[in-house]
Amino acid sequence: MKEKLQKIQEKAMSQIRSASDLSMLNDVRVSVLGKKGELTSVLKSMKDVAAEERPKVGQMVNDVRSEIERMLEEAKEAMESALREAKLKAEVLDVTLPAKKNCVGHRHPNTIALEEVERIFIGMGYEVVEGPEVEYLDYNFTKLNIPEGHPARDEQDTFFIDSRICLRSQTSPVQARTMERGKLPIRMIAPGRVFRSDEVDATHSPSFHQVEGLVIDKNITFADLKGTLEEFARELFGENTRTKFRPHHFPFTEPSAEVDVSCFKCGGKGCRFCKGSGWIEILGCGMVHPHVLEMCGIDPKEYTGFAFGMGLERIALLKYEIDDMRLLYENDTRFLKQF
Ligand code: 2NM
Repeated sequence: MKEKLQKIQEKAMSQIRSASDLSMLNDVRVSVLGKKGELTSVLKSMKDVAAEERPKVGQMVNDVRSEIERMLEEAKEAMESALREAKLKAEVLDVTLPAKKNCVGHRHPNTIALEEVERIFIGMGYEVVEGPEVEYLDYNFTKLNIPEGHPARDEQDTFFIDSRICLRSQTSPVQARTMERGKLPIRMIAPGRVFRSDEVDATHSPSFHQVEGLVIDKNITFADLKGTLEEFARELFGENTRTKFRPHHFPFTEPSAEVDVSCFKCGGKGCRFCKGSGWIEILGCGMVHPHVLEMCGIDPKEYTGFAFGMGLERIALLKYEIDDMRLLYENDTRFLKQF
């Protein structure tokens, strides 16, 4: 009997030693101490032991039982503590590490430039008006004095949707729509995206932004146009900025002009920035062609007006001294966060 008990104990010990996880330990407990366990069956066979031997054998069984229980408990604790250690190691958190920097958003240079232009014209009493980016050829061309067959329809490399509709190549259709509404006088700017089938380079993109302006009232003259744009240039580029109006041609205005501002880098002496000329071209303008007024339902004998247009990206590139328009479209945060 004693031998049998010793064998059970030894076998249990070796099983406990080789157990590699808690469930294997539990299997050992069940196979030895469980209802059908080896030790339990020894206890059940006590009735075959001689009466005078029973206390002694009983004591032996109990000793083996408590020894095995002690070893199981010991092994279990060792395993649990190893598990705890491993978990702590895996979840280690270095609270002395520097925190991740919060990335703060920035307004895009285009947006900053647009808000600046809007601020200036709103200050002069202008309204900001928006319109569709997909336009009827009628508004994009015809009502702006660019009839079918006019070279400007092809010159501008328009994206056509079908024979009646295109992606607007300028924001002037918004001005045409505003004139047609018939509420006079008009003082408005129309900012927005325009489309031209251009190759991408440092100064061109198939999609860019324009701000166009329009004033219609009785007795509006070229002097009003000059005064307005001179004031605009001074507000945008500094109070010492001078302007130069060069004769030009646009189908929708007559007379027309292009406007240069004195270089705000060198003050007009000539530098790398203005390519030595002292002047920088910023916009086109003119007196709204009587034919345009007529086609938009305004009587040119009663009303006159001026209009102007500028490329927003061009203003942003100049103002923030950016040398490549593509930087404005890549949205590289290393670039954007400088503004
Ligand atoms: C420019 C230059 C000159 C212009 C004309 C009109 C309208 F609709 F009133 F006829 N809107 N914008 C205009 C005039 C635009 O951009 C360089």
